[in-house]
Amino acid sequence: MRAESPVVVVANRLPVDRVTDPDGTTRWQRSPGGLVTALEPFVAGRGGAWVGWSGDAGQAPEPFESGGMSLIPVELSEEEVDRYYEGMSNASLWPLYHDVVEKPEYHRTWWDTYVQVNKRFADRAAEVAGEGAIVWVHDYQLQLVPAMLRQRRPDLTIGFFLHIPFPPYELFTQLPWRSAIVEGLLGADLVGFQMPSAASNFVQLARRLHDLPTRKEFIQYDGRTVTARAFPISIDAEAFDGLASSPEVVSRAAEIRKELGDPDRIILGVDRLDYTKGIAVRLNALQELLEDGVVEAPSTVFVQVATPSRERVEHYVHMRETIEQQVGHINGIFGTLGGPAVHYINQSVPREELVALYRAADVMLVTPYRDGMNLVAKEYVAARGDLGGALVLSEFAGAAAELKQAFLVNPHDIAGLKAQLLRALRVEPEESAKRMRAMRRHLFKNDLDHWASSFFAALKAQA
Ligand code: ADQ
Repeated sequence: MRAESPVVVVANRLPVDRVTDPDGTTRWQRSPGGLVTALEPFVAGRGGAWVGWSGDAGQAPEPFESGGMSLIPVELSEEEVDRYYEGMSNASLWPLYHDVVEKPEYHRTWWDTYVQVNKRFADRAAEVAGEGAIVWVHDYQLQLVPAMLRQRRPDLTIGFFLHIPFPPYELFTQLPWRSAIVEGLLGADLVGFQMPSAASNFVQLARRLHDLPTRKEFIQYDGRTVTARAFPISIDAEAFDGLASSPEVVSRAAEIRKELGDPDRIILGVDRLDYTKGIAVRLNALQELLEDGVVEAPSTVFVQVATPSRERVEHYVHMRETIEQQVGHINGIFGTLGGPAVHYINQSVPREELVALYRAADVMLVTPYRDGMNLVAKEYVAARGDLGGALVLSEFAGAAAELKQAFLVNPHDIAGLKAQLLRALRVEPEESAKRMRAMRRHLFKNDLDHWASSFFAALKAQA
């Protein structure tokens, strides 16, 4: 592979997944995620490259072309997946950055492997980037890459975007390797966050921990100016809107309602099964409302779709058991034969089905304890071109700063959550349409393309 790509994306995962067909042959299929859709126009067709892990441990495939991009697989051994990905990334950094909702574990072997793997990603990026190229590094798994890359290739313009929250000084400084992480990020020209508060947490760290001169969003470091700014990520609102109003999806939404026994009210939750998402707190609120007799099943049903996630990390195994017990408990007491109060689906569902669920839901419940953005909330709003439905949204999701007309809740306050859920269940259609219209106006202006273009524009301005 020659060093000639003018734009390089570096992310933990490649934008493709390996799938096995029924006849046993394997092929690469574009990942369904929004990130690929957002970045593809900037990378594809211009000799751009994407550096990432294939998702399988062991020997990496040779670089290959796909969707107009050069894909550069990075190799990870079983042990590296264990220590760098499941350990340092998902059992140390993930809980620490989400307000220590679960206690982070710190292990020196995990950290050493994190450093080693970050070096490998930086090496691959340095090999493929052309002279003066733009490199955009993504997320908490690769926070050391910007500095490692700058050391190898000072000619590059380097951007970094953190998809998850960035904690305040008091929490971040728990991390035994806090200085190395800050220095790693300072290797970038532009460090992007979901929220202005996260950007200012980072500037504060640079000032207090490293004694660096800072002014507003600018940090002086090593003879350069590093900018820390918020770029709230979004979705392809038009695509969701189009799909949601297609005749197939509209009729599937009606069918879903029928399959659920034609209830008066459908409440919906859609999440990766993660302890940050506040799934248990939703179930608690519903259970209390049923006990109080203000909500009745099965005339009101709750559908929780939870994609399996990080199933080898201990916290996740435990959380899944707790949630499944709780669902069983609620259904045991409040369900009828053939009429459960909670429909729980521990599967990933196809996009069309997901959008039909959004379209069928009277109330969407999004209650994370802490979330960088939360795209589910935005997808629900984009899918409601009929102006129906009400969104209940945690104030601790990045999305709450934008979707201000949602029924905002503090997920730690069960009484408040119950009250807001009831309001959303009983809202007049005129009021909910007004709220939905305002949120849609914001969302269509601030879509995924706006996010990617403004980040690239800001990065180019630093070149
Ligand atoms: P996530 O924590 O994964 O993302 P989120 O932003 O809600 O959270 O995105 C989840 C995505 O998965 C959505 O597009 C949703 O449609 C999809 N999804 C969820 N459950 C599904 C299911 N059962 N079947 C099919 N699809 C499902 C991280 C951060 C977020 C940030 C994003 C993007 O934690 O805060 O918004 O990155 O930056």
